[in-house]
Amino acid sequence: MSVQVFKTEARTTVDSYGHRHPGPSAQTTQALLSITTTDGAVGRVLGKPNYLRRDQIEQHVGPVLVGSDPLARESFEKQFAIRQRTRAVELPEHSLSYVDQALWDLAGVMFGTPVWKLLGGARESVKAYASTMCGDSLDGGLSSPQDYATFAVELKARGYTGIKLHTWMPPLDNAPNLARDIEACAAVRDAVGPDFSLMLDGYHWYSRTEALTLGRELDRLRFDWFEEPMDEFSLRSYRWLSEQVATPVIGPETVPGRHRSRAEWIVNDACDILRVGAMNGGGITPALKTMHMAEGFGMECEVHGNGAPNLALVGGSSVAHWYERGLLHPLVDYDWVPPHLLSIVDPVRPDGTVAMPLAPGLGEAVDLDYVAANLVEEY
Ligand code: LLH
Ligand code: MG
Repeated sequence: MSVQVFKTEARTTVDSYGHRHPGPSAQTTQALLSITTTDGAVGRVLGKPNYLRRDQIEQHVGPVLVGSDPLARESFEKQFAIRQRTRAVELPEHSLSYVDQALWDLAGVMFGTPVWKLLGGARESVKAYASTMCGDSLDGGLSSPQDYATFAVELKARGYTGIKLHTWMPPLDNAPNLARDIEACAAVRDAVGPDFSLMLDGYHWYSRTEALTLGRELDRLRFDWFEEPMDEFSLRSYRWLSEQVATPVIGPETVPGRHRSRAEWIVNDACDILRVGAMNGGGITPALKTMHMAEGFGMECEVHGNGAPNLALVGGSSVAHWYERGLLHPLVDYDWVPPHLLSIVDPVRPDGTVAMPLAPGLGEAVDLDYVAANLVEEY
């Protein structure tokens, strides 16, 4: 097993609240986790260096994985859970997500099969919704309801059949602003017409009454779902909201606890549509369990986030209807291929769909020569 930390280029930037925005071209670092079998098969995943640190690999991941059958994911989950009980700070859920993703990539390579087929092979392509970046104050950006409407028309012309708005959030001045969120949703509905899917993922800490006001407007504007308007630790608030709003409430996105916390959301009727992702759900393995659980309860489960592991999840189960393509912004070229990749995994077709990758594994085309030539450190 190895982690290669390498230099590469980024064209977006992240604000102090963690929201992504357009940015100038800048140098950044990424990490490539590789897990190799004694037969020489390699599973890989790209990740943030902070979650693939030397101490995490040497003290926790290595001791569990090295010398074990790489297909024994359930056994690893137990061993990691024991380590996390007292050392969660040393071994965050995001780190385990990357390890699980690399193990699935490895399984795909070993069997010569794309991961989405190993997960269940539910579909060969999926509708993509255009997921916008949060609002900003940039010229030509997303600084007003009209900007969202103009961008929505452009996205519809590119073939998308659904758009999810992320609206204005702190640390931006005057954000959040309930009235402006409602105005943006109304402007976009007006711009795309009635037969087009729209979703809202606004400020994540509205109060119950603010979320209810917003939700009732979404009912009027016929939105497809209402995402993370309140703190997701309050199950009761989500139940309170779901009972009063006709628009399906979806969640949880960021709550830790993998499939176990999502089971609680189901039995507490806290949402209408369940949500999970390869990163926020603790990896592909627990996310797949969540999707199967949703199916058992007759619920949809939409996958959070873009990229190869999330695309594989969408391809593996029929309880998700969409792939979240983004984050998109009028000033950002999402289709730009960063120098450490040979191609992007999720090109969108003129009909607004994305095809499942056909290569064995997760299908991420990493340029290994570039990684080696731009190495910062390896462990
Ligand atoms: O707050 C944001 O920037 C977005 O909500 C972001 O986290 C995005 O990944 C998301 O929620 N997508 O559904
Ligand atoms: Mg979201």
